[in-house]
Amino acid sequence: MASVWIPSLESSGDSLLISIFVLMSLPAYFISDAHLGVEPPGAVPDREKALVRFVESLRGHASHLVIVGDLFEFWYEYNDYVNRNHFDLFFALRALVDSGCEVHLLQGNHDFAYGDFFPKSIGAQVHKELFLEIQGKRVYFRHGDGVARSDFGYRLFRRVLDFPLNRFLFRQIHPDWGMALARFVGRSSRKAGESRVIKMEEYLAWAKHALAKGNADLCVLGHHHVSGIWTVDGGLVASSGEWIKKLSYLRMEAGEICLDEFGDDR
Ligand SMILES: [Mn+2]
Repeated sequence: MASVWIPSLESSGDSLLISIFVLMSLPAYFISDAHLGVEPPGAVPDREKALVRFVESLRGHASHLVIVGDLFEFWYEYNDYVNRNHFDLFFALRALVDSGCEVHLLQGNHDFAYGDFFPKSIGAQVHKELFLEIQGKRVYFRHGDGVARSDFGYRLFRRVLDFPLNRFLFRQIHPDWGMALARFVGRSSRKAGESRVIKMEEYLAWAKHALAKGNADLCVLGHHHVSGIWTVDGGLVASSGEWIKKLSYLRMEAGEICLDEFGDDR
């Protein structure tokens, strides 16, 4: 990665240049689909605590953390209240931002209703889709819900939730009741989705198109919970999988992407 010399800062020069260079050469990390707030059968015990430790471990060791959707099983913000169950995670993310790491969140189909809490209080930006230049590569991020044609039923469900009147009505419910209702709806939709066959070829066809359209080298998707790195015409497609039964993540270093799993030995 080429560094840029800034003449007006020449007096403090070397150390500034070194710190810019170090930041640019640090690895970037991508995770998705933690669905925090529920404990599906087979989930790794204390996986949210493990995620907090993972985020803490990146402090000073990462240029970017991109959370590619469905960090939460359900997310809703009220004007003066946020879900306190995730306080340690908020704190760790804020400390990571303060350490100089860029933190981005993609909206997922479960956590589509972000307000300004993450940008304002954490310093993490929220996006529907995102392009980033990382280590000389152009990377496209998107959660990936609604991509596969097999998702038709779900897409209909999402359209109902996106309707402003429904959001307004939801806001009138007491937060404790609203969260309980959302967990109930989530449980039934998960049961309905359990037998769903993941048509990876549809995700890859979509990603190939997105790479060409966005002139990108790498497309990072989540949603289907399958870990992998695939080669398609025009670039690579990568998915970390999930932070539920496995604590898997993607690491990008020197322009190369690889899959790994978080263990406490790290
Ligand atoms: Mn999803």
